[in-house]
Amino acid sequence: MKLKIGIVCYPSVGGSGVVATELGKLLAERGHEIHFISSSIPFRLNKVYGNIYYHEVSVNQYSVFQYPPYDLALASKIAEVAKREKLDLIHAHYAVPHALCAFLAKQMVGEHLKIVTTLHGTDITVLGYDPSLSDMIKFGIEQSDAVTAVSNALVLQTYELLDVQKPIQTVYNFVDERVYKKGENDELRREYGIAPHEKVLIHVSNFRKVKRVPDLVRAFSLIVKEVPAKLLLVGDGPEMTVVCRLVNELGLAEHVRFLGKQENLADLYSISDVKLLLSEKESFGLVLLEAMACEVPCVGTNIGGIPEVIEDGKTGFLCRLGDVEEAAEKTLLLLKDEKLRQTMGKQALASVYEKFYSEQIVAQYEQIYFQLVKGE
Ligand code: U5P
Repeated sequence: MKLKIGIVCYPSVGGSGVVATELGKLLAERGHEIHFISSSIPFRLNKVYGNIYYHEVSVNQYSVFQYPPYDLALASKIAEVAKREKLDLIHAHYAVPHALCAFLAKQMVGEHLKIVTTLHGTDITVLGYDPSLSDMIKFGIEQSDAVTAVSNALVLQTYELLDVQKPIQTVYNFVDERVYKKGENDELRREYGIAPHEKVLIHVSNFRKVKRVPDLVRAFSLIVKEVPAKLLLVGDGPEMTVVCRLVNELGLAEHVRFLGKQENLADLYSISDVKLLLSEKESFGLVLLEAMACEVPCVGTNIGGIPEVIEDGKTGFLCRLGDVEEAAEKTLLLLKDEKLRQTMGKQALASVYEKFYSEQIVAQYEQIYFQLVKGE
């Protein structure tokens, strides 16, 4: 059975937009018709597909509105596209506002339009604590026909925080293994001024406070005392100024490369030895999986969904939040023992195929869709 699926997501850099876009592409490869409904074209939608359509939501600026009504424009666009294209279902990524907009559209279109909502994290971990929004998030979840979350940790947190009755199924994130795979790129190492004997650490994020990049820089300052190494900082965001200042204060400028926002991350993971993610909040940590697919073992904090992605002692190491010494120690174990590092890298790759294999994850979503549409 081929379905007509509307995908509603944030198009910008960030795990949820990336996963929603990759999911749309893989569903299209399986023959489904995909309609992205979003404020701008999803940034990973970088190729033309015959069965992928994009519908832009634009908000008109009327002087009567103090705030442009994006949510209403989105709901109205979902309803318009669902009616015209005869969509079977809407897959909303994020409960707020996307699931709520889909719910409103369903009221306009009719019961046959099913809603699948995927919780990615911040809608629960940030907005769920806001009493003025929590009842509405709960409503969005309960009005969806099926709900998934990207880790068991997020499922538990949602139950605890919002007291929802709806069953929530864990469907892990995935990467396209055809894109995220190890390659050789000695030239890139040279271009970044990395000497052959130096090790490479990498961090990729949106440089928000929750990512705790200063902890990572402090851990790195302990690491370079023992092993010659360079740190690649990829991405950009509000904490960048603080991070740059700290790098200079600690006398690390020579050892750190600020690469800004990048697109071809597989090339960067391929020249890296260890990936670091020391966040205080993380419902999954897609960047870990990307690195693992490129055979890079990860060191991450023991919080949120990270322990479901990194198997401690097998595909990488876990450390306590804020414990800079422990993060440095665990990283040094990998940097000082090339055999261990390579074994863990191979185990990380194996785990991508065992636990997070894209074919399997897409099939899991497909099964959820089929159940809803057949259950009509
Ligand atoms: N990302 C980029 N380029 C950057 C920074 C981040 O493509 O410069 C992507 C990561 O590769 C990942 C997502 O897919 O944004 C962030 O996911 P998460 O770690 O926030 O879940």
